Parts: sequence; C-alpha cells; structure tokens
Amino acid sequence: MSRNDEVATLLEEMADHLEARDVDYKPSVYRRAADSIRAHTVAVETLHETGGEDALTEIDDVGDAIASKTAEYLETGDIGELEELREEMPVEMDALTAVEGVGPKTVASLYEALGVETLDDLEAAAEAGEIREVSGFGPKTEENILENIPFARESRKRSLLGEARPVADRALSFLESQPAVERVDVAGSLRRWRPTIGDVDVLVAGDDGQAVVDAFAGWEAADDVIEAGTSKASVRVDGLRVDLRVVVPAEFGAALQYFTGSKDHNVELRNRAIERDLKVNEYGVFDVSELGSDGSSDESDASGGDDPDAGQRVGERVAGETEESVYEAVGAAWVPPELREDRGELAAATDDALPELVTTADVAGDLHCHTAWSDGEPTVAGLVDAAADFGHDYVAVTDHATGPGMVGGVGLDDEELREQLAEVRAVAADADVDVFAGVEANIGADGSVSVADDVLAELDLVVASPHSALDGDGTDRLLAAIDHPEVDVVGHPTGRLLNQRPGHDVDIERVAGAAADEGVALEINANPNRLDLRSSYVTVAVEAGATIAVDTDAHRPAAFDYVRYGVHTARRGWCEPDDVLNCRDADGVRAFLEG
Ligand code: DGT
Ligand code: CA
Ligand code: CA
Ligand code: ZN
Repeated sequence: MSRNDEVATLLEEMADHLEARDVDYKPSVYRRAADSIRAHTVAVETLHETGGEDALTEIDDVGDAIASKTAEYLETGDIGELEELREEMPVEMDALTAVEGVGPKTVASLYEALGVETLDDLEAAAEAGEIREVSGFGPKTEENILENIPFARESRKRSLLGEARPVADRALSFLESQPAVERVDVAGSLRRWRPTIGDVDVLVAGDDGQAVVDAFAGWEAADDVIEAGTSKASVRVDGLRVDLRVVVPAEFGAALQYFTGSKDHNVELRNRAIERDLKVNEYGVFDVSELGSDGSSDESDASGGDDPDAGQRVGERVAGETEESVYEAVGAAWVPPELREDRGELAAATDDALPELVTTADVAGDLHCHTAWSDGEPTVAGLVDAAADFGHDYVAVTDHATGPGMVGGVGLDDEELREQLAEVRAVAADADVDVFAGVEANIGADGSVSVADDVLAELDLVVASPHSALDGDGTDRLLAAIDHPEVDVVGHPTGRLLNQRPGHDVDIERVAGAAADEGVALEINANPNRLDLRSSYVTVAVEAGATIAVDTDAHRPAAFDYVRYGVHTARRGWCEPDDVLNCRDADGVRAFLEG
C-alpha cells in the first residue's frame, strides 16, 4: 500500500467513526479528502518532505485540519484523534460496514446495545435473535444482516481485477528487465481475467531460478517479502500477494497451462489425456503407455504442485515447452485463458468449434460516458477530444437523467437534457469522431424510464440503467425497460458492485430473449467495480441472440482504459466481434439504434 492509500484508508475510518457518532458534514469532508489523496499522483511523503503541511493542502479537498492529521501520521505513524475514537468504540469498522445494509450508525447501535465488535460477533448476535430486539431493528433487518455476512466475508479476501491487473503489469515489466528471465507471463485467475482475484500468479522461464528469486525479493515495489526459496517467492504489493514461480524453459508451457487453471479445466484436460495414455502435469505431457496401470498415478487429487519430485516426470516427454503443444497432445486447439472455466471449452477446442473471440482492437467506440453536466469530469468537448485521442471512431454522451437512485442533484431534468443536446450537436459539428447524443436514464423499481418520451425521441441513444431498489428480483423491471420503444441499451443490468453488493436477481434467459426480440443491447459495464453483465450471463445473452455493448461508463478520460476489463469479460462470455454493438462502425451503430 502506498502512503497515500494508507492515509486515505485511515481518513475513511475516521469518517465512519464520526458518522457513527452522528457528526454532520465532517464525514463527507474526510471521505472527499481520502478520495483525492488516493488519486493524487504525488506521494504524500514527498509533499510533506518538501513543503510540510502547506504542501499537503495543495491536494484537492485537503484543508489545514486534514493536512495536519496527514503530517501527524507521516511523523508518528498514528493519528491521535482516530486512536481515541477507536478506544471509545473498539469495533472492526471496515469489516462490519462491508456487510450490505450495515453502515457506521448501525455499527454504533449494535456496539452500544450488544457489544458487537467483529463480524463473528455480528453473526452470533443475529443467529441468537438479539438484533431484532434492539430498538430501531426488526426481524427483517436481522435476517438481511445474516444473509449478507458471507458475501462480506468472501469479498474481504479477494481483490478487484482492476486493482490486481495494474500490479501484475508492474511485476511483468520489472521481471522482463531482469537478465535471468527468459520468458514471463501471468497465470491464475488474473490470466483468465476473473473479476476478482485471490492472489497474483507470475511464471518465469529461466535456468537460474535463484537469480530470479533474488531479484524479485529485492523489487522496490514489494512492501514485504512473505517467502523466498530457490525457485519460488511471494511478496506483498499494495496489499496483494504476488506469487512467483521459476521453471526451466522446456517446461514453461506445461507450467503456464497448469498454473493458469482453472482447476476444473485442468481436471478435464487430464481426464482427456488419460484416455490417450498420456499424463499431463506442470512439468510436461508424458507418454505413459509403456508404464502399465500404475504409471498414470493418481492425478485427480489436488495435491500436486510443490514437490518437483522426479516421479512426476515419468515416461517419454511429448510436449511442454509451449501451451499449444500441451493442448495439441490431447487433440485440442489452444484454448484462450478466459475460456478455461470448464464450460465446454475443451469439447469446442477438440471439435474446432472455439469462438473467434472479440479483442480490444475490435472496439470502435464507447456508448456510455459522462461529462460535467452530471457527475463526470470533462466537458462535452473534452470528452469528445479524449475519445479521439484514445483512438475511438465515435463516442456517446450519456449523462445521468434525474430520477430514482440519483442523489444530490446529479441528474439532468428534461429541460437540461435539451440544453445539453444543443451543446452536443454543436460540438459534434466539428469533431474528429462521430458523436451520439444520449442519456443514461434510470429504470424505476416499476420498470418506468425517468425521462419524458419526447425528449428521449430527440436523442440518438438511450441507455437505461437500474440505480435504485437493487435487491429482490429485477427481471420484470428490466423487461419493462426493454419494452420501452426508446430504450437502446440496458446499462449495468444487475446493478452489482463487486465486493459491495450482489445486485438484484435477474432471470437472464428471459431478459436476453426479450432484448434479442426488441433489438435492445445489454451492456457489459467495464468499470472494474461492476463488470456487469457477468460473463456467465453474457454467454446466455449471446446464445439468445442478444447484442452486447461493451462500455466503460467513463466519468473521466483515463477511464477509457477500462475497456480492456469489459472486453475480457466479453471474451469470458464467449463473445465474437459480431455480438458486440460497438465493434460496428458508426453507421452500423446508427442502423442498430434506428432499427
Ligand atoms: P485465485 O488466486 O483464488 O483468484 O484463483 P487462481 O485460479 O489463481 O488459483 P491459485 O492462485 O490458487 O492457483 C493458480 C492456478 O494453479 C489454479 O488456477 C490452478 C492451479 N492449481 C493450484 N493449485 C492446484 C491444485 O492443487 N490442483 C490443481 N489441479 N490445480 C492447482
Ligand atoms: Ca491466483
Ligand atoms: Ca497463487
Ligand atoms: Zn450508471
């Protein structure tokens, strides 16, 4: 964790403690400051060293009081006021507020009434029926809390892809520059682009494992070396565990295949190998037909891995230097890592039926973006220029409309939407890219769309998204929105926020069928907090013939980069370029919108 992250995390905890005590206004000041410090490109310790507290106030939203607390932390390792708050209420604030429906004020009430300090305490109190007895709580709240605890527990163990991928990219470029490294790649869930990541797995090919391990253990980005052996090491970077393994070049492909997983995919691969008298493991593919029945030792257990026992390299080696050779040995084509989830990919790879997956290069534009008209950063002109710089052929301006789920005056009313439309048309007139004038309307709990029909009809593109009432079953409201004649795209259809809330339940077969019939696209929102639709739903949608839109929901130009998370989610959902609306050129998109 960088110092900026550490300070931001502490300020957020202070905000929670103050909110728990019903303090007005200050909590939001602390949270805004925390966001700005986290996003600030200069390290707080550098500012502090060069210009003391004054320099710290150069960060947006950081005033004297917060600058002084930041300086205190940098100088003493603590913030006295936070220590006092913690002493007064010794709760695991972060863990408890991770439970959906539990905010700082709930934490305070349950601490005072029942002495709840930890997730375990919370669970015990709910199971014992004690929470329903506390004033302001009831059986329904208690039930919700109990239901949401496992999700909170799980989410605290896994990092977002959007946090882990940048760490992995840094690890790769560091290792690539090391002389002892011949090849390097990520493996594990990260290479499969799962939306959340347990740890980062990095694999190196090299003949001098110790030299690679030594370099890695000395990597300046590593906050902590967890372990370091002769061919394996683990370090912690920004709170994430990064596991390194070094193998000899001849075994790199087999190791990469093995450590990419998923486990279920590997089990299926090994079963197919056994039918051919082959043994597949992390060292290679071996012909064991001469060894008799014991030779194909028990590989279906989950124990293999740590022990480079010579017994693992039995029989004649037939493959292993490349991944392609491993798959070829079992009669299959190379399987893109995103598909390796045991969802039929090995059968497809054997029958020459793998999809030609979409790539980021296929994406021609972004159809869900925000400007300063609502809660985005850029002007309309700024967004359009940024889209051109990014290499897009077109961009849609889709600011929030007012309506359910929009707080603090963020959304535009009908009149403001018309005003904005005039500006968008003016910018479009001499822009380097095609510009679609649009809106992100809210889908109400009843499926209504929060903008007048005549305004919607003037716009080129209507994204409709659920932003409120995100529990229970959301199928009917989505079906109603899809039925609306002006809706073109359903944005982040389930409303999930990874590690924060699961979103509403959706009968994806019905929703996808309706979307296909009505010519409405379903979004993969590429924001790494969302990745909504999830890949398993994408597969269902594509099979139903629905069109997918891969959009970043950018609120600032740098967020165009999120497109890769969306594209890889699409790939995990077996999407080809033809399935994706914004892989079409601008005329193709126009035809879809008008159709
Ligand atoms: P994660 O880290 O929880 O997000 O998920 P993975 O898939 O990265 O899992 P990880 O880091 O435990 O192991 C990386 C890969 O190595 C995994 O996808 C498959 C392979 N692998 C690890 N341990 C075993 C094992 O005991 N048996 C089998 N068959 N494969 C394993
Ligand atoms: Ca992993
Ligand atoms: Ca691992
Ligand atoms: Zn939205």
